Amino acid sequence: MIDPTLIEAQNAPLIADLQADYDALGTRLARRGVDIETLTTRAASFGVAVPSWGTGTGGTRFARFPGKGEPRGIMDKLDDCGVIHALTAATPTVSLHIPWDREDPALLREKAEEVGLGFDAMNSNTFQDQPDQEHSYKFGSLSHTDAAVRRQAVEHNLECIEIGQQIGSTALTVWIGDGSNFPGQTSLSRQFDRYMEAMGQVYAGLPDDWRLFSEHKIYEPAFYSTVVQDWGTSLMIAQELGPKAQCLVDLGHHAPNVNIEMIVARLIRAGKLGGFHFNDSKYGDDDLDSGTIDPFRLFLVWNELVELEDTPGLNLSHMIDQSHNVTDPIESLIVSASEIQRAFVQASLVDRAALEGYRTENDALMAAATLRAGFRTDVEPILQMARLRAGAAINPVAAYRASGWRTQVAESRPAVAADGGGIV
Ligand SMILES: [Mn+2]
Repeated sequence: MIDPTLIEAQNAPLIADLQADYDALGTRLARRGVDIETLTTRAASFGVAVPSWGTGTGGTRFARFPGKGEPRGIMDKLDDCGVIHALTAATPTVSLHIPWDREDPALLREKAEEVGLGFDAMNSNTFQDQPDQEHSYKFGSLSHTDAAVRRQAVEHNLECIEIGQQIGSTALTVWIGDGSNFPGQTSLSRQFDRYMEAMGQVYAGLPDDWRLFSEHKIYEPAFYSTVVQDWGTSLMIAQELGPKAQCLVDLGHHAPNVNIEMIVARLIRAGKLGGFHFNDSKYGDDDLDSGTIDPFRLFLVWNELVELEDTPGLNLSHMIDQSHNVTDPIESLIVSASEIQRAFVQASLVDRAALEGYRTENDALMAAATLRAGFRTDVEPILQMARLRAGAAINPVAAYRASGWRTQVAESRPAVAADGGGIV
């Protein structure tokens, strides 16, 4: 793991500058009636889960270019996730994917404790076939025309719950690749009926303290129609299944220009927002690191979350879900965790009383300016100070590079044909 003394040594020469920047920002914020310490405490309370599969190179439909020292299995992935949390203090949990991460639950718990992590939502996989599998998912899983295939997919989801229960998870995220590639290939209505019936069986297997997250995606791998294509269908699913079912919003799973922050507000109002998969996209999927294309949209999503954070019963599960093709996945996950945390802090410093006043007066220009003032504020010293105080790195990527982690594990992890690429 990362030696704490290395982090200290990396931080030492940066502390004086950080303190000066922090004090200066504190003075500026005080002028606006904002207490920097309150923001730093909020930043320190932030946590986002890392997807186990994110520690490997994802690739595209065309190719995957694995890097050196890629994790060989879930134990290596947990080591990498431990490194990310040690350096950022912002990723305390890991989200597992079955079957990619299938392992003895006792060993999983032991390893998680060793690297200082907990487990977030479980993720099932009925979008690809496994070698030992009886029925193929080529033409669908939970919505397949064949009842035997649907049964197999239901049983897989129930197994994910069972494994999750043994490692302290309390949620199952279901994303399926089901849909169709040709108009006429499937009955759009009956395919959804079949999906609902199968999901009802998964829902019936949920323990009392568990939640079921429905994740929608507009297209791919099905190119013409997707069974759970948008938030409307996802909301319908969550409402029909029952109180333990909620919607999960993956930022990349929408058509370009869709107003995602509005979806967030609607789902919160319906009591059906369960969580997020954070990432960014230029065109239409969840390929890119958080904050790389449109940090303002990320801020606007967080603005809704902060504005509505006192909504009774709101309990969100935040996770990163992105594909890494040209970077060291650990570095991308470090940067993304920090960008998501940044948007959260920026949204937290918006003058909500002033904003509400301008809204009431229909002063559109000043309302927009008040909101933008949060986005324009450079909160980097707050993020750095939160990390320093938590024993993490002021500059996590620099500390990671100085640690030589990748070179070190490249020796102990010979290249294998990795099973866990891809993006969901
Ligand atoms: Mn996702």
